[in-house]
Amino acid sequence: MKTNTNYADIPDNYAALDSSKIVLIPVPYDGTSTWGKGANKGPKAFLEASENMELYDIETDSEVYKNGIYLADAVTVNATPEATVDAVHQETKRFIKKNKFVTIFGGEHSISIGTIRAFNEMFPNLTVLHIDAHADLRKSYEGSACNHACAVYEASQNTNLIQVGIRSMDAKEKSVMDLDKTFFAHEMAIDDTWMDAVIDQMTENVFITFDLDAFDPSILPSTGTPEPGGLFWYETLDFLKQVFAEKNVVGFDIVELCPNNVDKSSDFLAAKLYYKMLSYKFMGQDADENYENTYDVMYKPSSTSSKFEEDEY
Ligand SMILES: [Mn+2]
Repeated sequence: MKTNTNYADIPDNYAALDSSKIVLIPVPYDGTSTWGKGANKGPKAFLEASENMELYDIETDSEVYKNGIYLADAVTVNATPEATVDAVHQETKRFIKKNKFVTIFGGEHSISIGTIRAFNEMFPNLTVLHIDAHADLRKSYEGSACNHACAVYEASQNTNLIQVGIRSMDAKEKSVMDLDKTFFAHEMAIDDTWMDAVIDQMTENVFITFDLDAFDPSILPSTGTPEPGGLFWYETLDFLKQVFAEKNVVGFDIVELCPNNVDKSSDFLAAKLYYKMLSYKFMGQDADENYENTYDVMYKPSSTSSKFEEDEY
């Protein structure tokens, strides 16, 4: 895929690595999807839609691209699921160490095993906010622990995992799931206090992994495993805006765009969601201000599997 042009066709002076606060890593990977194929085409469709998007955000009265957005080379390692996860992990970590706000666009959800692992190694006491229709808590699936159905199993063991929008899972996943930190779609539909309840469960450092199938298929049909009863646009933005305002969001990934030739609105929704999340992150900050991504140079992650300590927040 082409990654030699700038993100959203922004001018060169806002797209160079050195001066950019934001890095975007595309991961066109679809090695383990089991139903609708084509998430490997997600980043290209997302980037094309981004080129046709207005870069002024009305709500935040900002042009977040002026903080600089560097479009990294795509991660294309796909020999095995494990090799892909490893490559994503290394590449994500490399840019975190450059003090960038690192964002990743997939690809199917197994790539998030690598992104979460990188952020968890760089930021203490990490909350992983998992927005998805599916629980993705299987320890392994079809012979691999790096399958999309296992996307947040590792995070469930060594981060403060919070799951939002869930409406599809296997009964066996109940043994791994923390019900206090799980927000099911059927409950969210009838209880408008869920946003505050989710934020109450968070530590200060938050990484967001956003599976686009969390959205209702009526507004985002182009995804591999659509499920009825999902999130709508403005409630999602309202929630994300609060999370960015109240917590230190250290990075995010967006996965599972599965484009087709008929429906372009999903591609555009994904483009707009990405840009909105950046707009919320840098809202109220001067584009000329220095940026510190707050990663802890001295931080040494524990080698034990459960480094997250409940009483630290
Ligand atoms: Mn999903």
